[in-house]
Amino acid sequence: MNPSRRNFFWSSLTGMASGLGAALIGRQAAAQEPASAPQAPPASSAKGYVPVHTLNGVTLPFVMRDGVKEFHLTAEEIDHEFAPGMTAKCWGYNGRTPGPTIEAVEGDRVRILVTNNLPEHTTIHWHGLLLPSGMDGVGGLSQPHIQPGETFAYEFTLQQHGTHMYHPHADEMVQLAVGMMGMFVIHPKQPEAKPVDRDFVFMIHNWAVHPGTYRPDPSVMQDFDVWTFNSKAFPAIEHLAARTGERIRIRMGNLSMWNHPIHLHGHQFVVTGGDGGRWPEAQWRSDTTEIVGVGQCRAIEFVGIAGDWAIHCHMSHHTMNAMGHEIPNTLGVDQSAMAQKISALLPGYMAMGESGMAEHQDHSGHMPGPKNTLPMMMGRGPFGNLEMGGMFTVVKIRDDQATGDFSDPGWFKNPKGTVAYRVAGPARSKPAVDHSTMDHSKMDHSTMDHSKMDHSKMDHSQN
Ligand SMILES: [Cu+2]
Repeated sequence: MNPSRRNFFWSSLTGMASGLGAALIGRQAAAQEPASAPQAPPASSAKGYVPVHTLNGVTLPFVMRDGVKEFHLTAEEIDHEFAPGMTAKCWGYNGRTPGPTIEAVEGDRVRILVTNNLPEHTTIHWHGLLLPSGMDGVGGLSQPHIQPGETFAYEFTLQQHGTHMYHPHADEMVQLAVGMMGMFVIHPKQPEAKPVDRDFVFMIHNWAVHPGTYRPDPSVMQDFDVWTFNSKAFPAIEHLAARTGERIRIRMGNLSMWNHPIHLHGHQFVVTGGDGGRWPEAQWRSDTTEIVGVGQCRAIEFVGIAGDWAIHCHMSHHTMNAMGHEIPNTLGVDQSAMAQKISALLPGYMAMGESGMAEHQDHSGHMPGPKNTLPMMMGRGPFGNLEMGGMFTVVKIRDDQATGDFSDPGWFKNPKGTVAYRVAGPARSKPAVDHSTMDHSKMDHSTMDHSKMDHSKMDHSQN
């Protein structure tokens, strides 16, 4: 079978998972990440700003040379892990995608050295920045391309503040599709009148890494397989930890092929800016979902309320991992007769999707899917499966989170009487196999004798 997303018969064939699926919980996955240790703040020419914290990422260090902040980016191929169980050959900067966040201050003069270790030429465009035309990084228009093995210098003075990006402007369709991008945050020279206590930043992206493959496919326009915040898919996306009452800013940049409505639970935020800097306060507007358009940056700010609050793209397919499209709709379809026939040919076959797709997460742990492919739904919370993937993570706000501490505080301890509860309905009958307490990671189905499966509960009458 051609393992493409379109014809992969994901929902109703047995293949579901990479084997890591349901056993993974968000916290563990996050803990496996190299610690995003608090970055040493740049030696700032401004006082009183909080350095940004890049989700699952780092800030690019610099050296001062003759009063110029000198940064160095190396474009190269890397092995990137989207979440445990899935890696791909991507292109990025300094060993990662997205590249390190460049952080500086309005008025700084910066020199950015770019070394090209890719197999083809590249450039870097400084997206949204005001600079001399010849520093704008459009290959063939503003400069000669940077050939493999060459190092170029970009040098300009930062005349603005805001949330910006950098990316190639050479073979752009390919180089963006394989992960070449980064954020460029410029703090205002004067301290902000309404300062923030925490400043998060991440990039929004989509990837066509078809099930069973190891390289993003640049030819895909809409039907992507992996949806990421800072090149990580849930549950590997770092949680956003903060303290109750803190003013929190989240900066987002989008170089994907879709506009993404990013929704935050439990708060009303204000949209305070983007590439155009921090807008005057009269232009701020309240919302709970903000579309971050392709090529746009958006910054939202809010005062933290204690709890575990989801933040995610609201396109529901963008909070899934690999899944099939253009497949028959199984909702409401009694598949028992067909399942019986297929079981004869394919021992262990399970029909799924009649009453919904939530069961996929439970089965993903023990039903082998294509290699190097994340289950469609992943992640467990304190109350069960989250049935999410892709562009989803959790803002964790706690009364006792220390200032500047970005470590995961664990799940929220809800005050007594503040959790939704059952008032009516039959006691849930336990399924014959209680998957909720099974440790799927320890199961080895390859040696199971499926002939011993209990067929007595199956309806053979239609055979
Ligand atoms: Cu989206």
